[in-house]
Amino acid sequence: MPRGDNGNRGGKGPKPPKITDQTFATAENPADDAYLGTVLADVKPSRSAWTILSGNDDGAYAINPLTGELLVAKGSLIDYETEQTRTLVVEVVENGKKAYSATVTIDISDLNEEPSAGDPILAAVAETVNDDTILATVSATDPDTLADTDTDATNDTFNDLAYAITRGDPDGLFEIDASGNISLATGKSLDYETAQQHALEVTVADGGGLAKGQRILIAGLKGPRHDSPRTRSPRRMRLNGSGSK
Ligand SMILES: [Ca+2]
Ligand SMILES: [Ca+2]
Ligand SMILES: [Ca+2]
Ligand SMILES: [Ca+2]
Repeated sequence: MPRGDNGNRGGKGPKPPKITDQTFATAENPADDAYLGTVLADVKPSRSAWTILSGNDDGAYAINPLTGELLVAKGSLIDYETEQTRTLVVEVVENGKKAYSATVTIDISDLNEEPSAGDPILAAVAETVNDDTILATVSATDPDTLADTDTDATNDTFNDLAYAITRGDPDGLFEIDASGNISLATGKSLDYETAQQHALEVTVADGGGLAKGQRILIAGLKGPRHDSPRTRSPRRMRLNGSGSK
């Protein structure tokens, strides 16, 4: 059976095509069963059967065989960072014999997605560190990897990350820079006798309004300057729990 002739073959003059190429749009991560639109064709609805011929190997999309309604089947597969457009070939068969097909393009737009703040960090540092020593580095990432390079001007801040210490540092002992490096604030020092550890929370915020927190434990190890009298050997501190055995 010839496909894609658009009803314009062997006629006595140009006839309007039965179906033309069409474009739909969705944001990424749509809900399963979301309705994208109805593919239009000049066919009798009650005698037509719709199928997706190609472009849907992953089953992300579906078409209602009776109506031509284009639906989301698996929204998790519709990922802007993977593809910005999907091209399907859709076919409608009228009266069980005449088949017409057209290209259906789905434009996928970006949504802001939550950054990752990496793994929890336990950093054991000597209490003698100075204020330009990096004590720990939060390795944050953002899934919006195309924000800076695509042609969409509305998503440019989706992967702009900002770091802040949001808990566990009431006295401003620590600071974090634009790369996620934690150090002592200018002029500050650790003091084992005052606090043996500092349980910080660092929050990584993207420019699209989403944020993620992470726990950072800075354990100050007793430094040599406090080891007097000299006969006293350094003790190993326990980073968690009561310290008793
Ligand atoms: Ca995505
Ligand atoms: Ca983001
Ligand atoms: Ca995105
Ligand atoms: Ca952009």
